[in-house]
Amino acid sequence: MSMTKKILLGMFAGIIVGLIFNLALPTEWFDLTKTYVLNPLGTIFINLIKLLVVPIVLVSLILGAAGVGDPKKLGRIGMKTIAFFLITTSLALIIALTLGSVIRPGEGNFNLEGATFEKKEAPPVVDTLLNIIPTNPFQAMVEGNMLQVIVFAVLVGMAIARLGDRVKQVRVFVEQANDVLMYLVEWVMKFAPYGAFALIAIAIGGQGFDAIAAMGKYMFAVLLALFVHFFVVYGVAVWTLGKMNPIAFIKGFSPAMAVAFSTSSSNATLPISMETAQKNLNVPKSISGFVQPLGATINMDGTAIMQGVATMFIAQVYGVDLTFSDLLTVILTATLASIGTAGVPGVGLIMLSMVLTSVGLPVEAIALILGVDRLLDMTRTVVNITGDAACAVIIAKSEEKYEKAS
Ligand code: DAS
Repeated sequence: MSMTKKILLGMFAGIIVGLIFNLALPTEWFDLTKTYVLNPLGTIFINLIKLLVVPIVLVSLILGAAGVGDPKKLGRIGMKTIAFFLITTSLALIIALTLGSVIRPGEGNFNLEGATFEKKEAPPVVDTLLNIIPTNPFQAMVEGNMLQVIVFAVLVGMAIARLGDRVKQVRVFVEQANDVLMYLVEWVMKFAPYGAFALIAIAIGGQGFDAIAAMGKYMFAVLLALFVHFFVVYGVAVWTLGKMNPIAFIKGFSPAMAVAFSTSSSNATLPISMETAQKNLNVPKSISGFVQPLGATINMDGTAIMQGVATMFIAQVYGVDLTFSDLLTVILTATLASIGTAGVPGVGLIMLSMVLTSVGLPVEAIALILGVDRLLDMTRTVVNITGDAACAVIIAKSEEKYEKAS
């Protein structure tokens, strides 16, 4: 049985067990099972993959930058990558705002008394962009500051490319380190079906179905926007620009999608996203190692979609008519907000408070969507990492003509 099938089996078992706990068993039983079985399984799995994130990003980006070699080519790939990210995130927001204003999920009676949401500031974008140059690369790795790790790795990779045979041993060491890390990813993946089972059972078992009923229209609007963006925007982009059959793309990338759905974390899924793109989608290491870590940090189309629909939903609940310029502000702040934060569970809500503030909407209204956010987080994280993989496939295709020419 393929790894994808094993993970999907684990997820399915998790859904069944979660539903049984939620609908048929006393809460105490769920709490006990969650404490002694599900949390340990889920935590072991998430920690095992998080363990590999920083070393894999560092090593693969050093190889990526060294493999790309000349700064001109690196600049070309970088510009194409950023352009793809900005265009797809803007499209995601346009889809979300359009569906939010057509479906109008915020119309109906929502009781807001006692609604509180502790506002956590997402780092201002300017500060984030200013401090992406690390003062201490080891501190950046310890803190998991992915943008700083990326910058350091690209600089080291470029130096290796420029120094050529003078640092041959260094390059061989980094290549062998990458092989060791990729082996560890495959080893951790053996644990994925059990980790997926536990994480899904926790998410479903702990989900209040009354919250889902009250927020049905909101969830439908978010899921529909995610679905449209996933199949239409990425499907057309991979097909026309990446010259790859969209179904083959989805099937090939499905192991990473399953892990993203289970963990709700782009960062934690990154080692598997990269291994899956390199092995199943034939994306060269040099491009996968550059595009996907960058994307996991600054490209979150799924999150942008949630923020677009949530902003429309909250405006409707409060009877606020957003003007066209308000909508442009939402597109700008949601796009910029996603640059500053890495892909970890729930980061979308932290950034949402920034977007709401930008158009004068009350942040405490986020309490309304909190109850169903975990299920939506799982789905939008899949869209987040799939956008990065689509970009890697398209960049790889666009670079082929330069490979042939050289
Ligand atoms: N869970 C985040 C991620 O890892 C997305 C979000 O919170 O919106 O991409």
